[in-house]
Parts: sequence; C-alpha cells; structure tokens
Amino acid sequence: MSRVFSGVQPTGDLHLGNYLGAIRNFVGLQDDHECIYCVVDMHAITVWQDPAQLAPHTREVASAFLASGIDPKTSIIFNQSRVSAHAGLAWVFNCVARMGWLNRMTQFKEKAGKHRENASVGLYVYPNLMAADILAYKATHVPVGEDQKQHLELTRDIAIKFNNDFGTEFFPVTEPLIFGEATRVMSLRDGTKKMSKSDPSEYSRINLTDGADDIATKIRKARTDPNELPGTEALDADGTTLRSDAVAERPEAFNLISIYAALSGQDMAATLDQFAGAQFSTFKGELADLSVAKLGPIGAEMQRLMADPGHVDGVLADGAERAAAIAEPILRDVHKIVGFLGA
Ligand code: AQP
Repeated sequence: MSRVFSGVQPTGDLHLGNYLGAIRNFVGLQDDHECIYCVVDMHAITVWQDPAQLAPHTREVASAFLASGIDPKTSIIFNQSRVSAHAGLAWVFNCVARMGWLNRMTQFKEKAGKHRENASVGLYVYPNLMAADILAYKATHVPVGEDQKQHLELTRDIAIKFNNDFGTEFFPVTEPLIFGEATRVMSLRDGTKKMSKSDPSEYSRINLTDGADDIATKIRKARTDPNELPGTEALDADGTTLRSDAVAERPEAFNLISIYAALSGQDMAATLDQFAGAQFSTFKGELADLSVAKLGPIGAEMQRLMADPGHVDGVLADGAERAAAIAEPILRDVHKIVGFLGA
C-alpha cells in the first residue's frame, strides 16, 4: 500500500482554501492508502507566532482533520515538533539542496517580500523541512493545493540528488496529488490573490469555524463583476477545465463558480450549465446555502472538539508515537548512508 503524507500549518484561521485544496482530499485517501497527516508547527514558526496561540492553533488544525472525517485509528494525526526525525532529516537535506534551487522558490519571495534581509533563515529553508516531512516516512503521494506544487518538485529534486550523491535508491520520488474543482481557492475580495490565513481582511476568506450568518454575509459581499454568469463556452476544448483566458478576465466569478462545483461535488461543466445566464444575486444565495450546508456541520464539530482539548491532545500524542516509530528507523538508515560514526 502506498503511503500518503501531508501537513497543514497552525497559523490561525483555517479557511475554505485549506479545506477544498487539501483537508477534504485527505479524507478520501484513507480508504486505500496508509495516511499520515501532520500539524506542521515547526513550519509555522518560520514567521512569528504568539507562543500563547500556538497550542490552540495546533488543536484547531487537528480538530479540522477529525471533524472533516479523518479517522485517527487508521490514519496518523500528530504535530511535527514531537517527532525529532523531521528536524534531523531536514539538516541532511540542507546539505543536499542547492542555494540556486531555494532562490527560485516563489513562496519565499512572496512571504519575505521587500524585507528579504529580515526574513528568518527558517523561512528560506522551509522547502527542505517540507521534503524532510515527506521523506522521513518515504511517502509516495502528497495531497496539497496548487500553491505547494513548486515545493513538491523541490522534494523530488532532493530525493533524486540524495540517491545520486550516495549511490542508492533509498528515497522514493514522490507524486503530488492536486485534485478537485478548487485546487486554488482565491480571496473573496480579490480574485487574483489566493485565499490565505494571513490576509488581514476577514471578508477575504470563509473560515471553517464561521457560523451560518458570517458565511452568508461573506458570500453576499464577495466581489463579482456586473455581467451574468458564464456558461460552458468558458471551458477548454476538453470540455472539463476552465479556459485560462476566461479566468483571467473574470477571476472573481470563476472563483465562486469553482467553489460551488467543489462543494456540490458536481463537475465544472454541469455547474456552468446550471447557472449560465443567471444573476450573481441568485447564484450567491445558492452558494451561501450550499456552503452553510457543507461547512456548518464541520465547523460545529470543530468547536465541539476544541472545547475538549484533552481528547485532541490524546490523539496527537498517540499519533506522534506511531509516526516516530516509522520515521526514526528511516533517519537511522540515512545516518548510515551519510557515514555518521555510531549510526
Ligand atoms: N487558497 C487555497 N486554495 C487551495 N489550497 C490551499 N491551501 C492553502 N491555501 C489554499 C492548501 O492548504 C494546505 C495547508 O496550507 P498551509 O496552512 O500549510 O500553508 P499555506 O499554503 O501557506 O496556507 P495559507 O492559508 O496561505 O497560510 P498563510 O497565510 O499562513 O501562509 C496546503 O496543501 C495548501 O496547498
């Protein structure tokens, strides 16, 4: 059975993008894969985190995993800092990855912005730690949103270079799993920016813990354009994916349509067909109802779990033990391959 690994940072309000791009896809993979899902708290501190908030935010992500349907008995759920093999392997990868590779990472450029000299070294080597997260378990499949594609290519490069440098076939070359109708959910205020936890505007995102009124208000206020909803003429020749020029022209409209398609489980063609020619006021009402119906129960279950930190902490502690039992022998083998005395 192939092994799946993925992680989510405990950096604040989990949103619809995290759910549709990642967490929802984690759930279905449990049926035929060995799954390891991690709350990546070491990644979170690459930018400043209030120490008093880190534990509650870690429990929030774990609660989202559980509330979405990840079964902690079959899958492993844990927080990264508890398994020291992640940091141990990341150091080896710091010595395998090349500066030139990291210099090309767009996420670092976006997050460091104009203050590159002031960014943490951790933010710069973030992709090496991500490679270590995945390869500490020799995971073969990694479900993520579209924004993580470049980091996963780097993980593949690191695995290949390690294998070449040391003349081994030790690490697998991992496959990204980027699927669903909303692999890149955009901000509700600006269809050219991805929906993000760190966006200062609450109206840019739908949080998983938002109540029905907040969800409806945010959708009602979401930016659109004055035209009617498009139809299937917006599809590529294959009839399944949106034409990039159509999306570039009306990013907000296609973002909302993609969210509807993803939440309803309908493909894009059927969704476009359903609303072609409709006014946004009508469509937004339908999208709000669907969002409340799909996200409401998850948000309510998250609130219930977050009110029971003992239970969530128990799940994370148990998961960490099971994760360490897989990762530690793999790191020991890496030490042997590298040639460390005493390995
Ligand atoms: N807008 C999005 N659309 C689709 N997928 C998304 N993901 C994040 N945003 C979107 C996917 O969610 C998983 C976990 O992401 P993360 O929290 O570890 O990091 P991130 O990508 O940096 O998320 P944010 O919300 O943008 O956080 P901040 O603002 O703190 O940087 C990943 O699989 C990611 O692809």
